[in-house]
Amino acid sequence: MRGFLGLGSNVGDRVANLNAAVASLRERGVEVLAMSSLYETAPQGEILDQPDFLNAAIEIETELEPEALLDVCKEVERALGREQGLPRHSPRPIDVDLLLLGDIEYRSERLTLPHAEVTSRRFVLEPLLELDPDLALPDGTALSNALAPLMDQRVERR
Ligand code: PH2
Ligand code: MG
Ligand code: MG
Repeated sequence: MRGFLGLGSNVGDRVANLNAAVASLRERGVEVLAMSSLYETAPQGEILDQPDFLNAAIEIETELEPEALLDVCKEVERALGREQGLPRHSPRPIDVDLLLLGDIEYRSERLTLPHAEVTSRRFVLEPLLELDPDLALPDGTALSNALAPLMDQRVERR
């Protein structure tokens, strides 16, 4: 199944952290088909007073079910030195978010698919549309339609 993950880092060597996440996903059997450009982005969400993020999206191929893929994402975060249990939206060396997985719509305590940030965060949407400008939600809504209202969020392609 084709899927998309969002990567983010705002602590340490951000470029190295993003590349290490890709390598670590591959080591765990997740096929990484493509990586977007890197984007310098202003912090969004509950903690705005923290360093800029470097964000990217990757396209993957996997047979893992959503919860198992989430487990792999969490393992990668731990392997790259991310502390667990910090307040939501704290600075982090690496964040690996499951954004889209085929046409799956799924909700559990740990995971919502598609990820809510796909249509509300420019730092997620812009790298996704770079990878596939025709990307759509499982209900068929074109993602390119979601970008216009988000343009006040600072995102610079590097
Ligand atoms: N991740 C967050 C909170 N805020 N802001 C930007 N620009 N990029 C992120 O990856 C990000 C964020 C929580 O995961
Ligand atoms: Mg995140
Ligand atoms: Mg996350």
